[in-house]
Amino acid sequence: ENKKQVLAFDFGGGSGRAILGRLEDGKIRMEEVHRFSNDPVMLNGTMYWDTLRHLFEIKQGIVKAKQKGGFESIGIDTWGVDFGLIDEHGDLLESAVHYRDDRTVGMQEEVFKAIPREEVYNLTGLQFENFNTIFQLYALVQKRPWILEKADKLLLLPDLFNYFLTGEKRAEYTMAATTQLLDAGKKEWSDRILEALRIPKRIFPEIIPSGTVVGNLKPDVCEELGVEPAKVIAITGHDTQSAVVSVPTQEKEFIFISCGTWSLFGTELSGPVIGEKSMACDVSNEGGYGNTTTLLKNIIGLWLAQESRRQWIREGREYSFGELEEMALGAEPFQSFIDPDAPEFVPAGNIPERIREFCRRTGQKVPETVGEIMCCINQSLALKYRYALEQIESCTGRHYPVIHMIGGGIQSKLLCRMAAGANGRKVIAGPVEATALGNIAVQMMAMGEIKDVKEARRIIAESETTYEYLPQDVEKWDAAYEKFKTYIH
Ligand code: LRH
Repeated sequence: ENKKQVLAFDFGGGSGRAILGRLEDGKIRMEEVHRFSNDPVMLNGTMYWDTLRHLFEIKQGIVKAKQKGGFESIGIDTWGVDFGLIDEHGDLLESAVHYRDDRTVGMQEEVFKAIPREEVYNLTGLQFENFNTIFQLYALVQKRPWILEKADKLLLLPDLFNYFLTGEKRAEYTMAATTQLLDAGKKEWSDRILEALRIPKRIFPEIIPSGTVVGNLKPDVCEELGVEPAKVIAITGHDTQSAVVSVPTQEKEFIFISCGTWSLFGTELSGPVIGEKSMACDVSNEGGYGNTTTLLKNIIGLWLAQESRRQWIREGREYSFGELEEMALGAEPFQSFIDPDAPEFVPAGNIPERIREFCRRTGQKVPETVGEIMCCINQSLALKYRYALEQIESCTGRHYPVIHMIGGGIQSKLLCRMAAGANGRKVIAGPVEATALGNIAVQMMAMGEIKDVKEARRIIAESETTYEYLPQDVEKWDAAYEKFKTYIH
């Protein structure tokens, strides 16, 4: 029997995948058909993404998916904030710049000279991060204005790929919501911010809700790849929001940590909570599927482990993530702590050395071995989760007894166990493939095969195994938390 299949592309900071999904016996079945590494490229001092390579890999995925039974629709998600610029002829002006590029250093201060910080927060409800699109664009206004003059449209990455495939230029809502240029209440581009920063309004496409069909694969793409004109659906293009769709719960109020390169700690609400408290906590009101708001904190996440691993490879020592976890287990816990979100940890480079420097500066025991560094990273992340939990609970006035951990990062049992201990809450871990499942589910909702998010979450809960971690060593974690808090800036 020929089951209906959908094709999900999930781009992450380190790699991307193409996954076929179908409904079978009330469960979502997935098959990975293509995987590729995603590597930043330095050129003349700028850190770029390889945008044309991304399109090449999408085409590879399409061809392989065709060989595995074909598909009715395509949905693409990526990390937030990054974009490509298209000129009036429809051509890409340059490869997308990586959000870790240093063009945004100092840009927050520059922006706040043109429009007060409080006003930006009150309009957008977003956590301030150097890499937000607002600061990337203001760097262009100040340093490379001619490129904005040449630009006809700005397309966030999933929208850019949708455009490459269909020729249609749209702005899907969840990605638009990561820019810090969106009026969170009106769900429209903020004229006030664009005018204050002299960013041309004409480059912003019409905003469409997640789950909108953007168009069909263009004839030239179909011909090149030998495929039928499948539908391209603007799913929840922001990976975090695709992941939120797949939290395996029927509860209305739940808390989750989406664990990948970043850790996104949050909860789903029916609308934004923007006020003094949320601004003091610097929490994001991010747009989610179906007009929901996810109130969340961006935490640096497993980037610290990924980038440390790359440093050790540069030094000639290659360890798998499994080996790194083993070594962390061998180290004495609760010895040294960092604030994982200290600004020096964001750029690529020698993370282990920066961690040692942080500990030296704060008068702590300096982690020397690989295991000590890994232990420090994991316990500091787990404690930063607790810090975020307290902030979110104070903003919503609710208590969440269970934490859902989802995404690739939960393959680290150590992190899940530490998260349960540090928070003193039960952790339910799963699904690992949260983002791909959410991407697939949103396509199926758009095609009418799944009724709504509630049904999607029930199906996903039935499709996937989850694991429970109960809090242990709670007194030790409580003591560690008191110490940890003194290192947060
Ligand atoms: C996670 C994520 C996060 C931030 C960051 C740039 O992958 O999308 O929500 O926006 O990437």
